Amino acid sequence: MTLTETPLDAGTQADLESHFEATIARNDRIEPRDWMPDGYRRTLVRQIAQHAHSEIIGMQPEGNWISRAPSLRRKAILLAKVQDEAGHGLYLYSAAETLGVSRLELTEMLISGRQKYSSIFNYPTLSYADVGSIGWLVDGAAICNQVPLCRTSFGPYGRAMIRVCKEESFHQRQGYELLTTMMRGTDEQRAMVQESVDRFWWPALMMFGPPDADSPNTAQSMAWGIKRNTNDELRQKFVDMSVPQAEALGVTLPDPDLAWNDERAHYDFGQPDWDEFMQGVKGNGPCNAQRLAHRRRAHEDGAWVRAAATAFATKEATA
Ligand code: FAQ
Repeated sequence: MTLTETPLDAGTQADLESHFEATIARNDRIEPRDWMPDGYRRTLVRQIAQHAHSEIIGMQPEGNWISRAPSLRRKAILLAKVQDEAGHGLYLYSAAETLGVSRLELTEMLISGRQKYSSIFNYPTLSYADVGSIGWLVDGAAICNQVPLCRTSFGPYGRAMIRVCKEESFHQRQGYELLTTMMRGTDEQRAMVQESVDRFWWPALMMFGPPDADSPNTAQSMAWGIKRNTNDELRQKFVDMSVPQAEALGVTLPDPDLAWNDERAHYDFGQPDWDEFMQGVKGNGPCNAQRLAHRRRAHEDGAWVRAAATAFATKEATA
């Protein structure tokens, strides 16, 4: 229920805060016109924008293979997937806009390096097996992270996540199916899959963010119901889900510490290289410069479309 529907008696700051806290405590949704603390709004803009940017930048590594897909079927699947990522970016920019920031402002923050996108998209795609690994591992990690976000406390973000998650499931399955087909092929194809999984496993684990002990935002985001699980909880869920899938596929995950722990009823696993993660986050990953340069060029090339659309909207408004 929004504040506009139920005006508060005194309308004091304390009333607004307690109304917000009560809504969070009831696990109800905060909607754009509700009062919210500045920190809550800032955190949402940061997270939703980073998520939107990830979807848009995330089109590049796989988009790289559209013109070299091995068959018409694979090309159609990959095209549909990459188009879905564009759609996810747009739902997410729309969700962020309800918080009072425009898509143009967010895009400018991305291309000037002031806002982040997911570390995973700074790695190159070196073979067609990478399309499969991204679907299986990267979309698989995205699903683990995003299914709980369907219950996030901010309405527009949670509702956008429902559709995004449905499409991510298709992405994950197409990746796994591609890898399964390659594993049934030649020795060379099997080696290509293993080499790709070796490169993507650790970066996929990094997608969940730093360990909880080093995560500055998790505690407050959990208290506000923005995040529903910690980074380490989701990373564990992803490992537990992926190990049997790797066994069924016939690939080895590149972690000597990976072992079932009876007592915990979870897999134990090693730690990713957190220095490598931090380098990527700071803009020094293998493909950061290339990804941003490409996005900047696309934005500049699209300037005439934005100018034409604005001119039309202005003409309509004054007609
Ligand atoms: N990469 O305190 P925390 C996809 C930053 S979509 C880069 O734990 P938080 C679909 C973090 O921003 C993938 N930076 O932060 C697809 C913070 O820095 P800041 C994107 C990272 O926000 C598939 C600092 O480290 N998904 O894959 C990363 O509570 C295939 C401290 O971290 C989402 O964005 C990282 N991996 O938790 C598309 C999901 N991790 O901003 C195409 C929504 C952390 O304070 C092809 N986001 N940082 O300067 C989230 O759930 C959260 O934002 C986390 C981070 C979990 C990513």
